[in-house]
Amino acid sequence: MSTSPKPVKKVPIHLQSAQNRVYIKNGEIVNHDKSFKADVYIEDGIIKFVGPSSEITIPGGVRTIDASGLMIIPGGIDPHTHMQLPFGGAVAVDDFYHGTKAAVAGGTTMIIDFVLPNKHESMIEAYDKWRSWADPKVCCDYGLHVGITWWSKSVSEEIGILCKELGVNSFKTFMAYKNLYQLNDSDLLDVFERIRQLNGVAMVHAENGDIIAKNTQRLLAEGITGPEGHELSRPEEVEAEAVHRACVLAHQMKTPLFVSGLTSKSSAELVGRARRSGYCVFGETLASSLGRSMSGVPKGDRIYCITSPPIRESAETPRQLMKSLAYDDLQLTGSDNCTFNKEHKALGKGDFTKIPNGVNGVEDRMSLVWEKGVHAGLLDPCRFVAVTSTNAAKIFNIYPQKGRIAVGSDADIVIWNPNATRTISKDTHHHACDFNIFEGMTVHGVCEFVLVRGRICAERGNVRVAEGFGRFIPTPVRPPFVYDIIEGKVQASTEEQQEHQERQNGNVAKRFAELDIQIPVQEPLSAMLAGNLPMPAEGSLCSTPSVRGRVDGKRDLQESSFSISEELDRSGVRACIKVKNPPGGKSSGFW
Ligand code: URQ
Ligand code: ZN
Repeated sequence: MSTSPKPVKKVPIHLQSAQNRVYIKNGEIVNHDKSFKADVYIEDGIIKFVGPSSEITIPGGVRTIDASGLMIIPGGIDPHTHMQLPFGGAVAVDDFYHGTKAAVAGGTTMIIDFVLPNKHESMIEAYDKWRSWADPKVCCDYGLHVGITWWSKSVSEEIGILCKELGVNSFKTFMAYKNLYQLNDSDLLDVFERIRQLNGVAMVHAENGDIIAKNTQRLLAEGITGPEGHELSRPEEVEAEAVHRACVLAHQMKTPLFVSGLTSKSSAELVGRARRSGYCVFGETLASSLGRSMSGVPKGDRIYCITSPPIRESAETPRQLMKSLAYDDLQLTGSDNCTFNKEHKALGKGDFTKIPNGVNGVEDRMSLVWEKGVHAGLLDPCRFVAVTSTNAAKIFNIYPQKGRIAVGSDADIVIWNPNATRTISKDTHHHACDFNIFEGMTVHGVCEFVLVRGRICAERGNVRVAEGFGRFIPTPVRPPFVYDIIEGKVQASTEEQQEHQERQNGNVAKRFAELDIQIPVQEPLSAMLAGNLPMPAEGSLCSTPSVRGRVDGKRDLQESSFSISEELDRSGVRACIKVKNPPGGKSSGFW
C-alpha cells in the first residue's frame, strides 16, 4: 500500500537560473485547432505569453530563439510505452532514463506508461514499484495507466484508491495473453462497470487470446516455429473480432473505451463505425504500424519486428491507418515502445511464442507521423498536433496543462522543422536497444529544439537531458472531453451531425462573404507547412476541425464554434470562428 509521501524532487540549482527564461520569436504556432504567427515567452517552466512581440518587453538574461520558418508545436504525448517492462523472460532494455531520453530526442515531452501487475499481485504494490523505477530516472514528465490483469473485490477496491489518491484515471484490460493478462467477457463487464463508477477511462488490448492460443497450438504442431508463426496465429480478423466485442461490452456498461494499438484497416473502420453510432470510443494506432509493414522483410529479420498486435504484412496498411487518423476513425498515435536486444529476441529462435514481444517507436513516432501523414498530404499540421499530443491530453484529463501552446500551459514545446529530413538508424538513435525497426528510413520533420517544462533538452540534434528531471503527472478522473459525451451533455458526432456540420461550414463561408470578411484563400495547409507553398502572413485556419461534438440542441456554427484558447490566446489572430460560449453553455465538445 502506498504510504510514505513521495519525496519532493529538487531541480538542481544549475538548471534553475540558466534555463528558466526563454523567448521564442518569429515562429508559426500550431495547436490542434489553429495555427498562427506569434512569439512565446516562458518562465519557470510555464508559458507566460503568446502574442506579437510589440506586446511584450523581454527582461535581460533571457535565452532567445529565432524560430523563423519553423513551427512551434506542443510537445508530443505518447500514451503507450513500456519502459523496463519485465516480459517474456527478459526486461525491456529501454529503461525510464533511456526511454525518456529517446522520447525527448524525437519531440515527445510526456509518456504514459503501464503498470502491469502479475496475476494476484496487488495493484497498489505494483504501482509503487513502477513509481520507484520511474521517478529517479525520467527525463520528461510521465503518467501511468494500470493494467487490470486479474479481477476480484480487492482489485475493485484498489483501483478506487488509485483513482482517488494516486493520480490514475485509466485502466488497461487485455483480451489476449491467455493465462498472463487476459480477462474473460464476464470479468471485462465487471471491470468496465467499475471504471465507469469511478469516472475513469477503460483501455483494451483487443485481440482474441483464445483463438491465438488455439492457432499457436496448431502451428507449432505443424512445425511452423519461425517468427512468421506470430502473425499467422493472430491475423487481422482476430484483432477485429476483439475490437468489436470490446466496443459492445464497454457500450453496454456506458464506459468510455480507449482501444490501444490498432494495426489494421478493418479494426480502424470498426472503431470509426462505433463512433458514428454514438459510442464513446477512441482508437490509437502505433508508430510501428504507421511506419512500416512486414512486406518483403527477409525471413531472418522478422524475429526483430515481433510485437502484439503484429505489424501487418500488407504494404497498404500504413497508409490506410494514416487515412483512418485523417478521417477521425482513429484519434491518437502511440509507440508501444517495449524494446529488446537481438539476443533477447533470439530466445524465440525455434519457437516464436518465446520471442519477447515489443519494438521501438518512442523516438521516431513524431517524425514518422509527419512523414507518412503531413508530408504525404493526408494530415494537416493541426491534425498532426491533435493525434500526437492534444487528443491524449484531453482523454487523460491533463489538457491544457499539456497538449497546447497557450498561456498557463506547461512549456513542453517543440520547435519543428517541417522541411528538414533525418535518416533513422540504431547508430544515431538514443534508445538502449541494438537495432531499430525503421533502420535507414529517411523522414521529413525534425526537432530543432525540444523544451521540457521550459528547459532546453534538445538543441539542433544535441540532446542534453537530466535524469530525474521529469515528474509524475496525476491524471484526474472524469475527463470532461470524455464524460460530457458519455453523460449526454455533448453528443459524439454521428453521420447526420457531420453532414449538418458540412452544411453549416458552407453557411459560414457565405456568412463571412456577407459580412465582407475575407477568408484567406486556403491552399492545403499541409502543402504549405510541408514547404511546398509559402505560409500566408496572418496564420491559417485548420482544415480538420478538432471539435465535432455539440452542446445540447443543434449548435449554430454561424454564432459559435469552440475554442478553449479564447481566453488564453493573445495572438490577435482570429480562431477559426471567434466564439463566445455557444448557446447552452460552454461546449466541451471534443471531436
Ligand atoms: O502487449 C503489450 O502492449 C505489452 C505487453 C508489450 N508488448 C507488445 O508486444 N506490445
Ligand atoms: Zn503495449
